[in-house]
Amino acid sequence: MPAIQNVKDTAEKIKSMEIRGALKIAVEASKALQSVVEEGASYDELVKAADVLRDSRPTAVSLPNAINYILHLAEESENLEPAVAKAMLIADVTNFVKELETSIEKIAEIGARLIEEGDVILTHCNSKTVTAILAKARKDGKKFKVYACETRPRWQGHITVKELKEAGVDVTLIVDSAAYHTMRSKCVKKVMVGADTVYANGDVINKIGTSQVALAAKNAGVEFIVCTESIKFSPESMMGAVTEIEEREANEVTDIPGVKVFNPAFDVTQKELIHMIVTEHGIIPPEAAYQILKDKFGWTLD
Ligand code: RUB
Repeated sequence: MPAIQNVKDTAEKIKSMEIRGALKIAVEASKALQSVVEEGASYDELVKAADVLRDSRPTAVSLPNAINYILHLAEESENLEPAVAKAMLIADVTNFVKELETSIEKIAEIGARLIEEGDVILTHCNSKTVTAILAKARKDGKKFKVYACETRPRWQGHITVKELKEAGVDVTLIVDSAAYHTMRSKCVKKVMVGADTVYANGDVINKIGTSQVALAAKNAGVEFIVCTESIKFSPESMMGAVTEIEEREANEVTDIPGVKVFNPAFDVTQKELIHMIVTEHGIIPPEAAYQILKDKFGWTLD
């Protein structure tokens, strides 16, 4: 298949959520651009391919971060002899994709140390980062219980319960509105969720309902932990940019004809509700998000 067709297919799959979850979106978009590079495309053709992918899902900052990084690599190699530039770019992009994919293993290693024997954990939506942490803790021999919110309207919680069951984790599905009651009646100790975007000030965007779970956790005295790769930290947020919250079709919520529906896909959880963020670079307080952007990516406000 020609690489540009592969790019269009990938953008379509991201839009329709066949490819979903912030990390997966970044990995698959990067792989699609890798195929464009491998085909020997010019810089301008690569930019055009990047534009096809860019708007496929507005809220996950991992997508523009990955695209911009690959374009930056391409710019750096532009003045080299074409064959050398191509070989260098292929190697750099391959390496980048590998780094993205291995960041989740590093987080799993770090995050699993937080899980204690007998723990009771609640999660919302389906985060590959969170399920990797829980699967690793189970593999390390720890016994604990997980409650997973079903996550209306797209039921990503069903994916979570399947993945955790396969990993041998004791997991129970709950309806979203049972989150607070479950925290109190089942002695939940920790909430663990993923992220789509982390702002420089430490606020976190994740699946709709996450902020309600965080508010409930604060009231119930439960630790609220965000688990996320640094590719999801938003450099634009340092300059005050606000991420667009994706609104999806009414038919995801109801098929009653003529009913007005508001269907936002994500929400913002304020840093005051977050105890820590587990990243591949270690565990940080939300206030240190700016430091990650500065130290790891070199983005500063000066
Ligand atoms: C998925 C979602 C996930 C984050 C983190 O939303 O909000 O919690 O993307 O996932 P959707 P991961 O199903 O709409 O993509 O840790 O896998 O990147």
